[in-house]
Amino acid sequence: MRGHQTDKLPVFIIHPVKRQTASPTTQQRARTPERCLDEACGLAGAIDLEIVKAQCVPLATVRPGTLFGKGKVESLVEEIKASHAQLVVMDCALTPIQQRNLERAWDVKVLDRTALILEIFGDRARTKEGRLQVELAHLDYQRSRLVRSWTHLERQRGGVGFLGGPGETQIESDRRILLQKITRLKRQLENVKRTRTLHRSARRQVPYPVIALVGYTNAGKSTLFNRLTEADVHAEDLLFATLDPTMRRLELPSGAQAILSDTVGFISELPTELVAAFGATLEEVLEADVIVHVRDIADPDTEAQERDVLSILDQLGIGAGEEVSQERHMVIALNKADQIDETARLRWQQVPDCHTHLISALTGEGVETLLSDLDDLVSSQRRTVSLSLLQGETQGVAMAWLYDHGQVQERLEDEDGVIHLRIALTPPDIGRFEKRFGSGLIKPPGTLAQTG
Ligand SMILES: Nc1nc2c(ncn2[C@@H]2O[C@H](COP(=O)(O)OP(=O)(O)O)[C@@H](O)[C@H]2O)c(=O)[nH]1
Ligand SMILES: [Mg+2]
Repeated sequence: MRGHQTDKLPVFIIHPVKRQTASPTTQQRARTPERCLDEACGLAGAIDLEIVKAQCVPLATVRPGTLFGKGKVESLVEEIKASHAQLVVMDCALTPIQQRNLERAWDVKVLDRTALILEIFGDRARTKEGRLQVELAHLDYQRSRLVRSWTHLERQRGGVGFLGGPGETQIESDRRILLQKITRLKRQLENVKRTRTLHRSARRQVPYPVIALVGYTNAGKSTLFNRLTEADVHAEDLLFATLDPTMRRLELPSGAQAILSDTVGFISELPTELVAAFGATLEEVLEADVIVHVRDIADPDTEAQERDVLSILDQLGIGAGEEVSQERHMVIALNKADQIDETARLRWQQVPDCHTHLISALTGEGVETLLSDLDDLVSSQRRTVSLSLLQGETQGVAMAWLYDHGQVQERLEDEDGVIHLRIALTPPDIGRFEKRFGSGLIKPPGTLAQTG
């Protein structure tokens, strides 16, 4: 749940660093512990958590009970207390037993990586399908943990039958209830999916083009989002106040209006059981007119990340080869240009595509060029909208203006002299029209109002 800025929960993030066990045959990605920690911080920042401390902690051998050894657990108590954190995020997988023991030892709530990601997805999923998808992933997570503690108990008891009592029955019935819930959810999900296309068109509530930022966690999406929208004086508009905080109005240089949408980042080594739920958080991307792929080119892993992003977009059906009803554009923002050296800069600048921009969301370099590219892409496409013009002195002028600038598809005049139009206009013209004749006139295309 999104609280007030001041309500942020203080969190302590720990990335346990295991000793390298990589075999030479497996081509593992060289991700340094610091990068992993950065990513975990990026994830925590995606929901209302205030990071009070974040550190890598060496992990010599994994203890089944507490993950870390006794000494480490104890020395961390002091650090956690001093930081006033109310939550510890362990950037790894924890067994239920480890989680419970650490919570006891540290006297704070402990989440593991999967649970943190589930929190974020739950926070971001907007549609019914998205929420069901995330709930399903959550139940699956719970179930796997129940099963694990069950086998653990079984092993502990060494197969002695007479101890079989409330413990086992409880777990058995918990399991059954979970399974029932999962089956029910899956059925609901199927139903929702069947009517998905319907929902999607109904979601086009706003007559503006949508620009979605995608990319890995920490690529700089939110920084770019803020930079692009910070100067916007319309941010408090009623229409946008009702939208999600991850969507904001963006006024482009030509005067065209667009909606900029920030998304949950791609996550490296996303637990496989969360892939479907992740897709659910990307729904707005399916609706986007322009997708801006934000890449962190200062990350040594940037190429592999790019491949991941493109392949997931493909799986979502918004890859390059997809047939889409409306033309969709892909713009690439090569971010963190301030962090690369001259040689790398020269190399990146040779990318021939005119929709690829070397930028720094932090310093603002290249952002203007990016904006005008977005402007061109968005402005060249006419959008069908509907509007009604009341009888009065401006009606004639407005009509003349509209016939001049747009393509009228349908016209209807009711007995009160109100003229209802369905018309295709470019976004800059929508902006101009609203400035001149009043805002709130332009509506999403629907059936033309029949007054009675
Ligand atoms: N040096 C540099 N750092 C950046 C730039 N853009 C973002 N960052 C930093 O990268 C980190 C992640 O940025 P954020 O916008 O939260 O990434 P997101 O996870 O994609 O939303 C933050 O510490 C930003 O300050 C940039 O252009 N240059
Ligand atoms: Mg972000």
